[in-house]
Amino acid sequence: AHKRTEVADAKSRVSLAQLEQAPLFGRPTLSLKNALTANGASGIISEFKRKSPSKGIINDRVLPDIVTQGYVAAGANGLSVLTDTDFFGGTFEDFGKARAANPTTPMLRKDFMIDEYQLWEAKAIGADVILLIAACLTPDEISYLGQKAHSLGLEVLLEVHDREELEQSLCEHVDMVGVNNRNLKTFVTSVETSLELAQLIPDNFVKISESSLKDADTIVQLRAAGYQGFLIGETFMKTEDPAAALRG
Ligand code: IGP
Repeated sequence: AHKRTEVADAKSRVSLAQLEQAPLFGRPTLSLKNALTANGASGIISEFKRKSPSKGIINDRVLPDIVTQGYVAAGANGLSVLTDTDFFGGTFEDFGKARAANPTTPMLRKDFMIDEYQLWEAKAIGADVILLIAACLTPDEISYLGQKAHSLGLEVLLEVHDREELEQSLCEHVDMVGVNNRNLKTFVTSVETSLELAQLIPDNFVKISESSLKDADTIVQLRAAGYQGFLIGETFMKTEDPAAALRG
């Protein structure tokens, strides 16, 4: 759990009781797991991402409500919106606009979750799913945060990028396993990562392949390997009209 203090200090904090007063806090959450496994689901989770450490500015001209609404109209089953500001230029405002524009679509708060305060924040901004990144957390932290997330009605996506992380981190408080094709340390991407880890993920977890997905052939290949979710950011975001890019 590196970067704990920097991240924790980055945003001002109110009490958990105050977060519980937020208008969206008591909102019933939507299940991404159900959306991805429904008959005929596309499995596409499209991401609103302004910039990234690996690519710099990807797109700072489009609006979160317009883009995400377009994604959903084009067939996305879920949305991911970055709320990390330092590395990805995301904000709660972006998330809130996307939430308001898409009241019936499951939404992932994309951020580096390291403590339970952020789970309360996620609930307060209207998120349905949170991300726990194995590379940033100990197995005990994953289990603890996963359990807390469930107690709030949030679903849990565990992100791994190798076999060791998968074997150490998987626990009962996880709903979906996301295999990140991008190595967070080197930024090198390879879909082989998803293909290699697929058989190692038990079938009670919905499998999601994350990052560097660019074409339909790859999705077909991943689906055959057992994936039901496909998290796609850059391929859409780098275009003038991300939703049109998904409509293809
Ligand atoms: C999307 P891409 O290559 O399609 O833009 O990737 C998503 O997988 C990526 O943004 C991501 C990410 C993360 C971002 C995966 N895991 C953790 C921030 C934090």
